[in-house]
Amino acid sequence: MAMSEIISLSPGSGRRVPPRARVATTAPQLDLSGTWRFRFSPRPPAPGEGVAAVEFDDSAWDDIEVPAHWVLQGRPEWGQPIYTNVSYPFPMDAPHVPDDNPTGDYRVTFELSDEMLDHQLYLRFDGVESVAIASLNGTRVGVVRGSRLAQELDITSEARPGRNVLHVRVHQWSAATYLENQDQWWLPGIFRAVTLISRPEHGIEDVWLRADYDTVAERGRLLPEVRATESAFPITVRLEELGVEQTFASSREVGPIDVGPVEPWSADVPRLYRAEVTNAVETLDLRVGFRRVEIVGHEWRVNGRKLRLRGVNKHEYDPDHGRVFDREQTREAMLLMKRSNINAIRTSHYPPHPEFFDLADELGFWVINEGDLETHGFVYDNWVGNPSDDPLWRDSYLDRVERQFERDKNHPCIVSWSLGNESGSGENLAAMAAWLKARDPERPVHYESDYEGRYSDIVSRMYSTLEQLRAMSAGLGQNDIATPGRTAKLAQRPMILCEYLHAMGNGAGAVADYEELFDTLPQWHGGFVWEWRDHGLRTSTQNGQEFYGYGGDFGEELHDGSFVCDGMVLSDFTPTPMLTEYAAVVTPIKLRVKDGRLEVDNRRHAGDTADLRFRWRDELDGREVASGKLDVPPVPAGEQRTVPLPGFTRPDQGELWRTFECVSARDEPWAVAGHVVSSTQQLLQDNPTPLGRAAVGETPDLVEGAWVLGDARFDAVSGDLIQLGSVQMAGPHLELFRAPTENDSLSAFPSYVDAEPSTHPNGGKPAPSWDEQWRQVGLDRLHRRVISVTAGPGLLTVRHRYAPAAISQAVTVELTWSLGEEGLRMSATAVPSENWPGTWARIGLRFDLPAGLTQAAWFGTGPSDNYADSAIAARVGRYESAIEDLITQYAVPQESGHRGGMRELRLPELGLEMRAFKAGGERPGFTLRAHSVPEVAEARHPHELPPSKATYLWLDVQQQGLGSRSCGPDVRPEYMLRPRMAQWALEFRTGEPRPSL
Ligand code: IPT
Repeated sequence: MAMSEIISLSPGSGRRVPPRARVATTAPQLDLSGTWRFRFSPRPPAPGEGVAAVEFDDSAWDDIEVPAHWVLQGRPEWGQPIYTNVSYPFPMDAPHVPDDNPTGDYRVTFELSDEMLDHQLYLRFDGVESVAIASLNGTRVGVVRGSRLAQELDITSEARPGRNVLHVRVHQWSAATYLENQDQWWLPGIFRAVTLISRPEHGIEDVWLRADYDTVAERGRLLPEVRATESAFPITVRLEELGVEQTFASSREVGPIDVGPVEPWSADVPRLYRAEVTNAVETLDLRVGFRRVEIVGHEWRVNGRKLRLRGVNKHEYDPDHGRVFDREQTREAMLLMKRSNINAIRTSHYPPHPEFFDLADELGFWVINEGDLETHGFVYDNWVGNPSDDPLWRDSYLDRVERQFERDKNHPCIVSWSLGNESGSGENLAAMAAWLKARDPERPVHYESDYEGRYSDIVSRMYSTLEQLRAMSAGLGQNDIATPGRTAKLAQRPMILCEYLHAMGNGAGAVADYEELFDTLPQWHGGFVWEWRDHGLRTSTQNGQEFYGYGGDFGEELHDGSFVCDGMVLSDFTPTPMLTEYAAVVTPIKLRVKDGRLEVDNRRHAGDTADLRFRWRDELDGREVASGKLDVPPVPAGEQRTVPLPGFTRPDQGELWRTFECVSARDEPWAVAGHVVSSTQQLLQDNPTPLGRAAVGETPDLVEGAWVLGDARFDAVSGDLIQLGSVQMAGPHLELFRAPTENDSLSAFPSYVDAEPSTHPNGGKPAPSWDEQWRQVGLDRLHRRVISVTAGPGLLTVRHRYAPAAISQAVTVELTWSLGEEGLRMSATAVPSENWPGTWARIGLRFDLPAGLTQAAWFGTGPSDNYADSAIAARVGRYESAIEDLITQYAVPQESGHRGGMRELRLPELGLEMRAFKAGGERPGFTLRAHSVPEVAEARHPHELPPSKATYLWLDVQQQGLGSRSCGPDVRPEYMLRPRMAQWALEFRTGEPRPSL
């Protein structure tokens, strides 16, 4: 019996109630969340035990909280989380699953009041992974499949007064698992609430309040749909705020209600109205947002205006509780999205907890509600046997889309239904789309893998290159996945990237390049970053060191490593620099200095700029010299205004920057007044303070094995600077390698190197990862040879040759040390020999400073780190930070912390200050970190980094950009670092060490 439920293709069985909307009701409900009895079995127990019987003795069982995943209870004997991306974690043998099929038996006892018993009773499961077999008082009431979908069972005839016993058997694997192969942790159990719902006789079974908005007349219209027996009438629909009250005497009377002038709902102005649907026995409480979703030609419009999606893919995740919903945390995450200018969410890759949509309605997000469906593992078999095209699975597919739609249909935030993710293509998907179109003619159907656009409405792609975006927009075939000939048709439709900018580790780069195309190519509506947050699970080493585990950290036989950590927010909820970059790029308010005026471009969907304030400040060499407010008349959505720029007096010397900021004028749920929505900088004068005068130099002396120049000492043999004043150091050393980012070390996509991006469907030609290429050349193992150390009048000149073993290519570094009136000067050049292949990770000089430094202050770019293809958020100014905070603690340690354009750097604990000059050099980026490149490259988790041996300072004239190649396009050619010459002009000053800034 149990076995057949495990392999059954049926969507569910037993007393299943037709799916209904999730709305608040006055009918009594009983939340069964709490402590249940639980027994774990590594495989399905033999039948005949009578575990469902009321009198069964479960006193030997354990306790478990419901909702929860049983593998996250700190009980290793109950199994462990498993992470796989595309692969199924068991043999492809549909519909079969392994005999070792972890099984949880749950029992809970509850009392039923007479009041509840007077009614029909439903038992609702909001989420169980992967199949639940439910029995009440010893009688089977139903089997529930579809892990992230709600299912109600009618238990009226089994419920009894007083004590009732519910038994639920949950198998981790079932035939349904073949439909739920999303890229995430496998986390079995009852992970959403189980609720008892009383349904009054003559109650209102279901309601859909479609709320349409006529943009021309600026009026709202309700198109109610009510499911109830005739005896439930009369039913009244009431919107008190609008003075609307309409009573329908019978089902035949139910029809449109003109509600008159209303304010429309949008993600920018999420105006909701309270609505009541009521009759003699029950009142339903809803919130209504008036808006019209439509596709007109290649435009996907809401309320007559083209949508611009600045989105993220959001999974349900918590480092301790997995996919168990926490309203406060979800809200916090959505507030951070709002602060980061994100306006859209794709609920990858299943319908989230229903309350998510309440939050999205309220805070304002455009949402693509995605179905609980993914069969990605069939790709390895070229989609042979894919359930998506197998009639045997059709009912299951249709049942899923029906339950997805019916539960969430009332939410105005949902502007599209997505069938699922990565499930190939086939008739069952087409049937789902057809069902949706018949049921909801308004909201477009999304499904990425319908490449040909046969049954979906939106042309959707993942990780496309800029070239592909352009080609698709032009209707050209050569760069797209659809068959040629189809592409011209597709160009007549709206397009989105349902996934782009793979945010794994440091990156993705090129955010701004995509935004530019979304702004200019008519079919494109924007995209959704993959993804919002890392999914590390909190765990600890054998010595009790806590860390966030990813694939492989839980003893999985097969796993996909750190691919589960690819978000703009880390597992511990720390935002990464990419989130800052994304916020700066996708800001709805663009500020631009243009023709001597400031242009304010309101790219909001709705709402003028009256809720914003505009201000400016001038900083001379990073210090404020003037500031003020800007009078910007309210700019309507979709329009631009320009205002005159404030004047300024040109100083004799220095770098003068003006910063414009647009900030919120009032407190919003996501930020207090003054929150920066947008900013831009303008260089008013670029006359940097030059290098001071040279001191009259004496020829360096050789004292005790070291050359001495002023208060600097250099190793007599290597020429390395070893001491400056009281500061011990070593260097500089040339470095061409960096601790690979995951975009450097993975190569899901081809490389652009040696090929024009447009010549390959995915851009560029297949090539090993950058990490492999760099190591192949030997950038990580440079040998140094001292060519010469020569003392001359006022100068020490040091020449080094750096080269990897086995090849003749080399870089010659020449360092010239001298004394200026204010400190020690270094001018350096690095000159490569010919024929270096490929790219370099960096061209930098490394200084090894004492271990344990904690503070830094700089004049340069910040506050976040920045790279060639991720520098839109960077602003020139003076910053200070704990050295530790200069680096982002990615799940896998890697390159981080490069801040371009350094002018000054101060290390107070050493009393050391460095200046970099443009004249005679290039302003380098700096990185300060407690670990060396090999140490970082070696570690797979932050806690594996060894105790720090030094504080390393890199001054990189250039680093290669970041790209997105862990699962997306390579670093664009224009952001690559081709072997090149570099120059540095630095001055070092020493003063009194101070413990802090
Ligand atoms: C794409 C998946 O849709 C998504 O779930 C995630 O796995 C992402 O990749 C990578 O992190 S599919 C990919 C093969 C393009």
